[in-house]
Amino acid sequence: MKHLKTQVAIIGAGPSGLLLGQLLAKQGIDNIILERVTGDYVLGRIRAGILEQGFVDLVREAGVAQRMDTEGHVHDGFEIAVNGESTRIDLKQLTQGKTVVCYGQTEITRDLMEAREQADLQILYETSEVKLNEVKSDKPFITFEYQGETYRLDCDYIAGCDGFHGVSRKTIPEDKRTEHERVYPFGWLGLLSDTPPVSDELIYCKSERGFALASMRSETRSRYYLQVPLSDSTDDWSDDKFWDELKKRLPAEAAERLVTGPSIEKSIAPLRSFVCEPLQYGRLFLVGDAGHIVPPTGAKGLNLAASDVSTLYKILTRVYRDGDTDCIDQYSAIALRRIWHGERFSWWMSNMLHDYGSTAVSDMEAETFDRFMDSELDYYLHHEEGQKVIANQYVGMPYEELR
Ligand code: FAS
Ligand code: PHB
Repeated sequence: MKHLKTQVAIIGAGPSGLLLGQLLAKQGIDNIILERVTGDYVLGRIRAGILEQGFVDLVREAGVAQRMDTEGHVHDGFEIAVNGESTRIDLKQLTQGKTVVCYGQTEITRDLMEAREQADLQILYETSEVKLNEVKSDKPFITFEYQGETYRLDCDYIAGCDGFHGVSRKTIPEDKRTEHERVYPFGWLGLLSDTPPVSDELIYCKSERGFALASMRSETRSRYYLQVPLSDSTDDWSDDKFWDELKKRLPAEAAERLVTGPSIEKSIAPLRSFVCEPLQYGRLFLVGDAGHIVPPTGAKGLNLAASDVSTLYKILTRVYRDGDTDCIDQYSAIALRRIWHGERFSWWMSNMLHDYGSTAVSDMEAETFDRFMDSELDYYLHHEEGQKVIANQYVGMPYEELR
């Protein structure tokens, strides 16, 4: 068995693990990242596109913001279209100046990977059999397989940044964790194309035929989504079928402007609301999707991962810089307060914008539920106080400081 030692062991090289590793390294806190797949595989996942200001500030603090600041686009607002009638949510005006940045998760991940490599910081790709040991002790360690050898990694703390299907959350005994879950009766079919976006800002569409979202990655690369039944697969959706359906769900003037082209990526993501409580167990901390999942309707997934990273980064900096270990117990409560705000907003936006068809929702028929949601959306879109609620949640609730 080969032995390694570090201060903070990070499991997962998604945005959570990479951003945390970069921030800790800037404070001189030694860390090693273990990743199950290759770097190219991680980069091949097409996911989020909207960054809250808190995330942007964190990437700048990590010293990895150069490309984001030049290629990312500041968005002052977005549209919500209901059966073709558009309402613009003026983020900047409604939140006294706050905005979001449109810059793909893939690009952020690429920037963080390159920064880690340039700093010669350790990241082991294609590890397997990762097992967390003695996380309740003050000397936890991880065992894993790498390049045909068995390793033991001794550390002070473990950051479980290994996503929803990772090993970290399951390390917390079932009787010590509570899992809250809502699985939605539909999925999102996403398509990426090298075509100019249909609009300068995002358009969230509610239509009789179901939800659609027009987003982007640059002036020449678009990202679109359609609500589809969970029984669908990408084989059911040719590019032509996708474009035809998107046109039927977009507002008419946007549909006329739509430039179609070959898909460079197509995938279906299930929608789920999920929270694990607590987010820490001994010296193990769950970060990002390892601890929580939101339907992407509120653009919160990646942004909640960032606020977890921010809180854990502040705690570990205090531990190693000031020798203050009392603050460790604050992580879960602080992270969960902001997570639940993101969960509620994402659940609420999903309920208002999707068509539940014949799927009964809680104790009422879907049609009745849809009518309630239509009325709720109508009120929020056509009253400034309602638009302010949407705007303040969309730009993101403030990050909470440690006590
Ligand atoms: P990630 O899942 O990104 O990364 C976890 C990493 O851990 C992975 O690289 C994985 O390979 C690795 N890992 C897992 N098990 C391991 C093990 N045992 N050992 C070592 N490594 C292990 N959010 C939005 O805001 N907008 C969106 O539109 C959006 N779309 C999404 C679409 C899909 C299909 C998915 C799954 C998520 C989407 N999200 C979206 C949410 C997404 O962006 C996440 O919030 C974000 O990836 C969270 O980052 P991480 O916490 O790093 O988790
Ligand atoms: C995206 O661009 O992928 C995106 C943007 C906003 C969302 C979801 C996805 O709410």
